[in-house]
Amino acid sequence: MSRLEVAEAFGGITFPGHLHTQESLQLALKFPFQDTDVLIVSYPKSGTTWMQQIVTLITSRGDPRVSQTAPNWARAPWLEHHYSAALLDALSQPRMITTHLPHRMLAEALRGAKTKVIYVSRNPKDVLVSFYHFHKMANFLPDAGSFQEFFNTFLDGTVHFGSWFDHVKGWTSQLGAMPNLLHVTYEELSMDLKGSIVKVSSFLQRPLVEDEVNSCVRYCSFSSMKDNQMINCSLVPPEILDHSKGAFMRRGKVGDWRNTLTDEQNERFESVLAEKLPVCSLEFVWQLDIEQHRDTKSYRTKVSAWSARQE
Ligand code: PPS
Repeated sequence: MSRLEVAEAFGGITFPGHLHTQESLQLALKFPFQDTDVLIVSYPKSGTTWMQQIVTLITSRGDPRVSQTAPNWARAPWLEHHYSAALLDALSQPRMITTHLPHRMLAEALRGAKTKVIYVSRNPKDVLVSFYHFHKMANFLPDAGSFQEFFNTFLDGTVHFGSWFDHVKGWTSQLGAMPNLLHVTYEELSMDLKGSIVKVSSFLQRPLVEDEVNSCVRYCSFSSMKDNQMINCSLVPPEILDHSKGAFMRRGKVGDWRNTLTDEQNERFESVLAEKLPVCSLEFVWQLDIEQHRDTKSYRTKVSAWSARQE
C-alpha cells in the first residue's frame, strides 16, 4: 500500500495516507492501553527517534543488541500507522508505543490508564527547519515549496500532522493533571544526555547502574544513531524516502534554525509564538552556544525552570 499522494483528513488534521488510513486513526483513538505500556509522544522532528532509542536502551539495561537488530518502527510502533496493529500485538511487555497524535485525540483512550507517557518537545524553530528538510526527502509528504512557503504553512498550522502550537499546548496542559506524564525536551537531551537518561530511567522505575547508563549514552549519541541502519532510515526504499535529497539523521543540533531563518522570519515567528501561546509557561532553549556550554549554572537554571513548572 503506497498511497504516496494521499492525504487523510481526520479530526481537523491532515495525515500522510502512506502511513495512515481512516481506520487506523479511528483504532488509535480507541486503543486499549495497558498500565505497563510506555507511550512516547511528540510532534514530528522533536526527538521521537532519540527517545525511542533511549527507552530501548534503558529497557535492555544498556545492551545495544535489540537496537541494532530491530528497526525502531517495529520496536516502538506508531499507534496510528496502518501497519502497526500486528506489530503491537506481537510486542512483549512492557510495550513501547509511539504517537504523533495531539492530546485531544488520545484523551479518552488514556483516561484512567496508568500508562507512562513521555512527551518530547523541541524548540519550534528547529522543528520547522528539520521538518522542512524532511519534506524534501519524504515522498509521502506534500511538496514543501520554498522555505518561505513552508514557513507560512507551519505557522498557520496547515502542515501535515497539524499545528505545532496546538500539539505542545494540548500535551503540556496535562502536566500535573496526568500523573504519569513526563516532559523531556530535545534541548535537555542535547545538553545533558546522561542526566536525561537517568531521569527517564527513574520515571520508568528502571534504575540503572553506572556502566549501564554509560552504555545507554554511548548508543544514544548522534554519531552512533546515525550509523545504525535500524534507526537512520537508510533501509526505507528510495521511492519513499529519497536519500539523495537528505539524511534522516541530518544535523542533530540545537539552534540550527539560525542558519536558515532570516531576521524578518525570526521576528514573525516570535510574534506568532506570542500570539498562539500567550500564557505559555514553557521556556524555550533556542541555542546552546559555547558560553552556555561553559556556564552550566545558567543552563541548569533553565532546566530547573522547566522541571519546576512540571511539578
Ligand atoms: S520523526 O520523523 O518525527 O520521527 O523525527 P524525530 O525523530 O522526531 O526527529 C528527527 C530529528 O532528531 C534528530 N536526532 C538527534 N539529534 C541529536 N542527537 C541524537 N541522538 C538524535 N537522534 C535524532 C535528527 O537528526 C533530526 O533533527 P535534524 O535537526 O533534522 O538533524
